[in-house]
Amino acid sequence: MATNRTFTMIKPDAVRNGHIGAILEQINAGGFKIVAMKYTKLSAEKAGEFYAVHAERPFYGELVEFMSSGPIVAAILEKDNAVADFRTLIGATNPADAAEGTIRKRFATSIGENAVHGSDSDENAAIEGSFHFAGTDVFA
Ligand code: DAT
Ligand code: MG
Repeated sequence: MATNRTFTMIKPDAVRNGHIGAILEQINAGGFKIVAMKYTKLSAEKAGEFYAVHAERPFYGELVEFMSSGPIVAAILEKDNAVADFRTLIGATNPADAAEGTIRKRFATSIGENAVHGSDSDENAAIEGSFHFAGTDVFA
């Protein structure tokens, strides 16, 4: 059964381009409740750890460099069917393939710098949420 939480990051490109407010607004309008949130910056080591599953991919080095290149907004979101509904709200990994009106279509510039992260499973949502937040940081 799907759980009701997912994990997101507003990535360094979207922060640099001044899109934090618009993205949070779209997240709220999409019916998601923010239950934990922080403005932070990943070290290259932490970014590498977060994306360890992609360590063998050719773009891994670029990804780690980009994700540690500036501040991000990390958040845990709550909604029925959160993981799948949030993936729909953000759109395809490559903004060129993302549906009209999705967050990546609106704010991403390339497949590598694609504005937002969204967990791909309930299991990863829990792991990724715990990577950034303690239980005492979450206010449901
Ligand atoms: P998603 O973020 O949609 O879950 P993913 O898990 O396949 O996508 O990849 C993680 C991130 O890695 C993605 O958001 C951007 C980067 N990435 C993926 N494929 C890439 C590619 N072909 N070239 C450059 N960066 C890529
Ligand atoms: Mg992914």
